[in-house]
Amino acid sequence: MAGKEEYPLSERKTGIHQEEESVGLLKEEHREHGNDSEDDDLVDWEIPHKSPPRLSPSWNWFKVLVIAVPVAWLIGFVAHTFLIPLKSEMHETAQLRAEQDYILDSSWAFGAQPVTREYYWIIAEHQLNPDGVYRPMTLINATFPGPLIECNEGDEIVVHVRNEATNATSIHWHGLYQNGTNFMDGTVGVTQCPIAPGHSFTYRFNVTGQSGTYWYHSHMAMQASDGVVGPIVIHARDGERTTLQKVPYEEDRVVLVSDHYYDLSSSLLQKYLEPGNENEEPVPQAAVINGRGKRNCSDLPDRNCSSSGISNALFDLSPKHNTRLRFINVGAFAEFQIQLDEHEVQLTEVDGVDVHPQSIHRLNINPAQRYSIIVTPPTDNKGLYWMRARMVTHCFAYEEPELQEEVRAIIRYNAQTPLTSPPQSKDFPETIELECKDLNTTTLTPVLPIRAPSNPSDTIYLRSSFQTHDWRLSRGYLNDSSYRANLSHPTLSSFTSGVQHRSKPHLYSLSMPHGINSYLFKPSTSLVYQTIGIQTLDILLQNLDDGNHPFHLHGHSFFVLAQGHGYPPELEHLRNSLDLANPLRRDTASLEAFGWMLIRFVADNPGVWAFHCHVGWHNEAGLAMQFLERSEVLARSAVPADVEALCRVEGREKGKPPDDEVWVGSWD
Ligand SMILES: [Cu+2]
Repeated sequence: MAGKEEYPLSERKTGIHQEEESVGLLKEEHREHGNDSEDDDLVDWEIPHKSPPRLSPSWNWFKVLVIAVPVAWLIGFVAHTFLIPLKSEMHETAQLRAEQDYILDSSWAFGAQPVTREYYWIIAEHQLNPDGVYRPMTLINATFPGPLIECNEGDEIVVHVRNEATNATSIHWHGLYQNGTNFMDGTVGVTQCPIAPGHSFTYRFNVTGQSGTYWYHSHMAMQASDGVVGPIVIHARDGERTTLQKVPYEEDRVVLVSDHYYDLSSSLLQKYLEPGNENEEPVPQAAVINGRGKRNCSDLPDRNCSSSGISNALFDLSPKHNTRLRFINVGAFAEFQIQLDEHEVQLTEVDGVDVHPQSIHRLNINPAQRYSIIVTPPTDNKGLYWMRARMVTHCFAYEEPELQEEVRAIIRYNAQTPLTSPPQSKDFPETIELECKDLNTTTLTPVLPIRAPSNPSDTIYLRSSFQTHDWRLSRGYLNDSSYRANLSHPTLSSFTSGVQHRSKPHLYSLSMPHGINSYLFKPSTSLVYQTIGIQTLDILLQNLDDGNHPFHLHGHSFFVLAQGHGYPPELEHLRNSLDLANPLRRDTASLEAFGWMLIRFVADNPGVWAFHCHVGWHNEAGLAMQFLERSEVLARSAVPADVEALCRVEGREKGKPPDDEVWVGSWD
């Protein structure tokens, strides 16, 4: 942001990245605390040793007891203290996350000294039936959705990822600035190579200069849609509940909403990218709230479905106090319209930015966006209410016979109320949303005001479209570029290593003030806009197709200056009409069908940052580009050895989307 301090990359702590602690670490832990060694101990102690002939049998038993009892107690103690927590974090059988896991700690120490928060994640495949229907999923520690990362601004986050899945993976920390740690952004093809199956990688970064609601997800092909998603909450150091949030609340919870497909994303992606398929995105069969939904199995005779133990998400809210609900759309495609029946709620946060409260009935949320609302218990409290999350089906490409467009959760104000009969609450009379576009944010103003800088150094005009070219392949384009991730040579390390090797085109590109770098990157598949020094950039996006595109810029929060339908006004005229005093800042904003949007950001964060549509299908079809920012700082830095090492591991491309070449020569 404008006020953000520069973090010179050349001075960052590279030592910690060389600890190389990731590979094999978990295996060691298992060996140390695992069942094998425990069993060995038991065997050693329980096999009766040869009886010394001088002792009577009863003395012998007494001796065994004297030794065995304390030893058994010791083993029990060790197992209870170390083994059981380890096992409960790493379930072998997949399960749904317990509802209380997404309730934020009521005794949280907001002012605590910065700490390191360390997590051990195993990514593996499982069968699970979140709404009744069994499907193959890729999960973190066998639980859906992923664990909550809750921290204070200033903390260090360390996540040891061990990939035990069939496909390669990577984790992106959506909305986090990663100032000085661009190589921890987790974006395959941009900042790292994927983590190959059977391998590990440790993400390590500081959370500075931001607070609020964020999330993480796999950034390898469409893997996020198979279950690799979870929430991040960063607490502000000062005044989170007094200054930043203007409506008081006592309780604080996370609510993930997501479209839900019954088939693996890899097979859906293959079909989506096939010749002749004109951007017909796969339509989800259902939706889930915090990983939960409820299908009637008799409606789905062709699916392996069991409703045993399946229920809607349940939110036990305080009947006395306000509750903050932090909504995150972690889905691949669908926009949601969310409501709590008969409740008027206050909207108070947009993508990590606290805003002055605004009353709403229904909340529209596009993929990757976050909104907090404050819920006040109704005065004439009925006890039970529906929370409804409807997918805006208007934007779906075809009729999906198995589709259930609405998922519900239960709001309960008295935990003693039995759930024997469903809530009787009423829907709002207003008509439901028919268009896919962002909630009107023009009246939302950030609590911490920042004036958008005037006079941008450049305006990047981007036409977003879907075009069909050779072999009837329909792909997403920004101008004439359709992005293809290079999983073996990510942009970041190819730039820094080129400069280190004094490659002429690399050095030459450092003399450009700003612009598309076509010396080093082929714009047809890798549109890279490069800057030197701190620049203010405008992006004027125009949508030439009928789809809605929630565009996300990594490593930044941008100013949403203007948006509309049809053609944008003439630029000079548009510029003169802007209100720069305190526009909304966010990291994901939607470009509506046949509409336009003007965003502005300060390119002050050294690194390579993806800018892409967060509809997973569109991103994989090529609707993405990159910003190579502060190239003079990057030129003096190197990518840590453990990040580089990922690019030498066999199997790193497993699970990548199909290359266009597979269809060359195909007439079907
Ligand atoms: Cu899109």
